[in-house]
Amino acid sequence: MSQTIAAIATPPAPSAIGILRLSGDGAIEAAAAVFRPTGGKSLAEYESRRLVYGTLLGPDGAPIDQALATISRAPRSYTGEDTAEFQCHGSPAVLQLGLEALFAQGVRQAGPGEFTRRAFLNGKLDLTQAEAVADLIDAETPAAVRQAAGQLSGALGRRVGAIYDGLVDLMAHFHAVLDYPDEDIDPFRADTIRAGLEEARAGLSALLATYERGRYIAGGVPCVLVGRPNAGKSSLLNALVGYDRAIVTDVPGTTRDTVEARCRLGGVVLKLIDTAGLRDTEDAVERIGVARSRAALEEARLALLVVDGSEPLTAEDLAAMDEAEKAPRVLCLVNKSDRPPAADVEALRRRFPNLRVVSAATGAGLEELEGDIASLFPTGGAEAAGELLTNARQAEAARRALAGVERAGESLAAGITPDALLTDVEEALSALGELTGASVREDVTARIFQRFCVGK
Ligand SMILES: Nc1nc2c(ncn2[C@@H]2O[C@H](COP(=O)(O)OP(=O)(O)OP(=O)(O)O)[C@@H](O)[C@H]2O)c(=O)[nH]1
Ligand SMILES: [Mg+2]
Repeated sequence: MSQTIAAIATPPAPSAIGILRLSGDGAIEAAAAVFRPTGGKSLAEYESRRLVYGTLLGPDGAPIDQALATISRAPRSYTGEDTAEFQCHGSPAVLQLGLEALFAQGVRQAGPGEFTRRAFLNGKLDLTQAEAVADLIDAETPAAVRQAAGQLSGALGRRVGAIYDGLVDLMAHFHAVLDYPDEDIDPFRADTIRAGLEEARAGLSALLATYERGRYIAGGVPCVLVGRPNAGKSSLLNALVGYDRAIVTDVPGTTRDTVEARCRLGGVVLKLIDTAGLRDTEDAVERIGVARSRAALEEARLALLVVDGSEPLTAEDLAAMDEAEKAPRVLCLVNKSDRPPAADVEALRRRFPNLRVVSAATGAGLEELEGDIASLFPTGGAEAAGELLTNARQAEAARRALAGVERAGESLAAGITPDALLTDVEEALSALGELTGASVREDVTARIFQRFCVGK
């Protein structure tokens, strides 16, 4: 028995169409109670996935909309349960009344992600696919869409599944040898196991190597603007996002708190963080700001080092350079190119070869930044979209799996008996099982009987 849940699936704003959806054992019955098809018969009598035109009724039974309804019977639905969906006119009031009418039928409000959670629990999606649903909804770039769509179609799950299956084969063989010594089974061979472990190790290393790219494709690039006060960091942030997000003045020390904004550049989303100009200061507020700037740098994947090109370099510029270099990548922007140059650009270029001369005031040089970002954070690559690790949960599980496989390989090389390896391989399997949401024990047992016919 599953409780029937309902939710408004579209944003709470007037729009052309608004969607109400339901899932659970009583979904079709509840939907039929609040909808009168123009054809006369009950919605519950219609076949699955048929679009039915009719009148949606409010909590008091009065018509509230002319709408389209569709039902999908279990198990052929998104959640794997009986489901129903109404396409109404997109008035938040209509949708709210429709929802209340459903509540009057004993349906309850769905929690966040509950439809997808049910889909996962009913085996419609693995965990990576469930995560892809959220990633797809949040996708802001074509590359993010391609990655999420590929993952939703199961690409990452299949890639992990192939490694998992290889290890399960090894395990099944171990178990068969250990648990059923009397059966006529090939004794394990160390070189077969070594090869199996090596294959898994290589597969997991390659998978982990995708994380760097997968992460910025799906989640964007944390990017900090660093530089001495008045270099033009806030002006550049505003120029990049296209509106006056941060306060700009000619007073050094204008920005104190960190200011965040997003912009799309070179095929990725830059999560820009404007910071207080780095300098030693007596001002208590500004000091906190400088500390926050340093903290932001630790999280950053890219530092945009901003230098005022219209003035000679100062000690504060040099200090900012050292700070910027703490980020994994640095792009130096020599700002204020609309003014007569005074900074030693050639000296700068020796330290930051991929330097760009720009002007936040005129926009000069900013278009070229697009290409710089694209080459620092390429979105294409050898891996097919959808096969990359994109979040910390996945990467952590993959790292644990790799560690288990590596330990097993070391034990084997050290001549430890095969059953001692089992624990390590099992740990790798359970980590991979967590990644995709599969269960380990059942799979292992199933394989033993399926492949070795031991139990007959
Ligand atoms: N001519 C010219 N002036 C600029 C340019 N960019 C910024 N400025 C000016 O430089 C001054 C400082 O700019 P901000 O953007 O506030 O500098 P900041 O680096 O954020 O400074 P703090 O917040 O104090 O660390 C302002 O007067 C801006 O108008 C530019 O490209 N050309
Ligand atoms: Mg500023």
